[in-house]
Amino acid sequence: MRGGIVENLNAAADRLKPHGQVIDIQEYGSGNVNDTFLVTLDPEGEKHFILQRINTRVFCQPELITGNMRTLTEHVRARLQRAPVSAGRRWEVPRVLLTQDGHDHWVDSSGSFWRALSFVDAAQSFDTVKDIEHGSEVGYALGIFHGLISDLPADTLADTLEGFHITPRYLRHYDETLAQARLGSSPEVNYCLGFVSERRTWAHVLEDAKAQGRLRLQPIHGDPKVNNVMIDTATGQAISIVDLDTVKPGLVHYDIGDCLRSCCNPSGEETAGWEAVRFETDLCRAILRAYLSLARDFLTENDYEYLYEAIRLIAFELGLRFFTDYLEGNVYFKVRHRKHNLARALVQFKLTESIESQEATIRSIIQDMR
Ligand code: GN1
Ligand code: MG
Repeated sequence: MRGGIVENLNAAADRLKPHGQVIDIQEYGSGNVNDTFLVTLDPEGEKHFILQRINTRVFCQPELITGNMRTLTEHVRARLQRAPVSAGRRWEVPRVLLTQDGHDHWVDSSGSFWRALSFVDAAQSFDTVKDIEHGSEVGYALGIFHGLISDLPADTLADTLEGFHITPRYLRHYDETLAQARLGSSPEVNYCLGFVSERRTWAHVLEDAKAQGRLRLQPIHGDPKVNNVMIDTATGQAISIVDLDTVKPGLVHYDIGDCLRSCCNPSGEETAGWEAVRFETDLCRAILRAYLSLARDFLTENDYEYLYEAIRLIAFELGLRFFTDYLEGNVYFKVRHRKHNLARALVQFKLTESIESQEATIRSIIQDMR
């Protein structure tokens, strides 16, 4: 564990613990932005909770995140009381825990912003999809999540991260960064430069559709990648989507695209073997079938029109974000080495290429489900 924050970490755990004594704190998960810890308590009630230090360079107004989470949790709790999720399925939403004096976060002496969440017990998540059944469960999970918030007005949620998933803005930032960057030439960098340049005009596709009124803002998760879907260890069913930091108004397409770019890449987004990355259409079919079995009720005809573009765009966009961060000197995503973000960009661009080469198949999968 990184030494610098250990002291504040213990203080934060103590401040935000719901009860009992803290007996262990471990780094948890593989988040690229915030620092996440699993805290074990001397059990009187719940045995664990999640403690997070929010990256305030990314989330400039972190108190808005906890606000959105509380709005979402209250809405979902009321919905579940009226009608439980289908067929007796367990469904959980992580709760924001309050300090003893009723605050939903704590700021330490160095200005770090800490908050605590309830832990989804007896469940696990995976960095890649194991098989078709697992993929279907992820699809169901996103369908359940979108269904539960489909009647939550988008304007009840704050914009916690301005510009998130607005591809043209990432492109602008890329151009500014490129103008400043001192580029060493390498085949990988040249591949990325060419890759972005060939897709510039198309990158506006979803934002144009939004501006034309063809797609509408709704509450979204923002980051429904495979390892944010919790799978019940006993039943294998999806029972929760965690990591609600990016819940805010957006297009459901961002979520669908993000879920599929994450799930249909069996090599995973951290692979070093980027040349072998492929988009698996069998997984895509299973995930969309499960998702649409629930989402059919709230998607419009126009929504279907843009599904293929969303799948292609969000993979491209994440590649662009990683590549820009590499050029900028790794200021946004956490990295383990200097070229980490370049390696991640290559994975997403290769995935985008694989999506493009299977356009007809993916479009026909979508068409068959309408
Ligand atoms: C970041 O921090 P984490 O791992 O939950 C990023 C997502 C990316 C994801 C790629 C706020 O999520 O947009 O899709 O990395 N979150 C933010 O793994 O930028
Ligand atoms: Mg996230």
